[in-house]
Amino acid sequence: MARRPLRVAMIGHGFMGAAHSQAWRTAPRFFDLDAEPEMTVVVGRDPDRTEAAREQYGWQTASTDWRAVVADPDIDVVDVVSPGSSHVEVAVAALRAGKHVLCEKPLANTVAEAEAMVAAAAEARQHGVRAMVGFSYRRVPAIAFARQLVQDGRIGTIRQVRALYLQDWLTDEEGPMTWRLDKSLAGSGSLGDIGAHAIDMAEFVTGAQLASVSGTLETFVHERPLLGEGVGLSGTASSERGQVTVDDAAFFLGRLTGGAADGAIGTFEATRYATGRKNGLTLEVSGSTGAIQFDLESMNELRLYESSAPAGEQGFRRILVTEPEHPYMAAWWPTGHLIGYEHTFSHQVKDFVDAITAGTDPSPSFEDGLHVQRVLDAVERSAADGSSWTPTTTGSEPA
Ligand code: SOE
Repeated sequence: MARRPLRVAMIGHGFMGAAHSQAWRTAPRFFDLDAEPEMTVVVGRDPDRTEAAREQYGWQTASTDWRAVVADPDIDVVDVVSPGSSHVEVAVAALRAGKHVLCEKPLANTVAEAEAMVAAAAEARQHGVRAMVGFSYRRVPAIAFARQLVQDGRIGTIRQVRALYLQDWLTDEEGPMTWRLDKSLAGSGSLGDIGAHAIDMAEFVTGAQLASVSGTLETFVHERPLLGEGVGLSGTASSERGQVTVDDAAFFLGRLTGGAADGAIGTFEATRYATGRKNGLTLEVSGSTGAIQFDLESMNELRLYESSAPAGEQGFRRILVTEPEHPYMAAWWPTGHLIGYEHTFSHQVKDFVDAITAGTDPSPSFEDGLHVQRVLDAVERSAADGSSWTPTTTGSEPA
């Protein structure tokens, strides 16, 4: 039976545009969806670059007029993959036009913007319009499986959580400015770009929420060459220089409430200066009867420690999360044949389309995105007052 079309407009076409395009193309081929996504139009600012993206990523048409696209009655879904400074305007307009919206993380650049998006999503929900924020790592099978293990009580009461997102693409001090280093476009630096992932992943796996934080933000390199040719993370440097207006690294402690981690303490780090770590999103959850360990750079594996093992046989057990029983994996390859970063975006499209066709609210919702935005804001407020630092000497000690 012919499935009803879902005509998709993607706003933006950088790194996330490439990942989302792959997902819109691939998800309907590997998952039995009740609607057929159609890659109708890709939108960008520059006509030549947008046309090149259309051709490369397989969109039917290209446009530089996002307002006209969002208002087009023939569009059903708007996928926002442009920088954070554009999220609120585009998503609110799309929701008011009755379009289902998938918006990249973090939801917005400020709490106020995120609140406006939540209000628009709540209004649109009354008319069956759905909204989801793109925390794609929830859809790594090993992470979805880790959540199941925690919910099944396999590691007991959670006392501590460690969520680190370690990258090193800014280690070169002469690396060029990109939009991710401009507060007016990105909202924040490592904190919002990758710290948001660490926050959402820790809360998703434990079922708890961060209630209070104490943090520090650091900018190690304050000016960089402006971007010359090329875009995104791989741009080349020009001779002019610009100011870095965001954090290079974020460190914070958090108190968790609710779920199996009620009362637990979390340690969080998000940095682009962890030399040698390319995309090192790691999570370790320590419970009263066990623990789990995950590393995105080995994303098909989960390590489980269970105190119930005989005394001489205890240790972290490596689970290869590629069995058909594991989340999402039945759609792909036989056991042991690994999947990659891009598959999480196909899982995201599957869950988003399933929610649309079932008439249910997708997760994570814009409300979930607003909560993460509030955590990011709390870390920035905590860092701003500097009270988390205590000198190790009082100045009266003998030399
Ligand atoms: C850059 O830090 C980045 O592309 C993030 O923006 C993405 O959200 C993350 O998945 C990979 O790294």
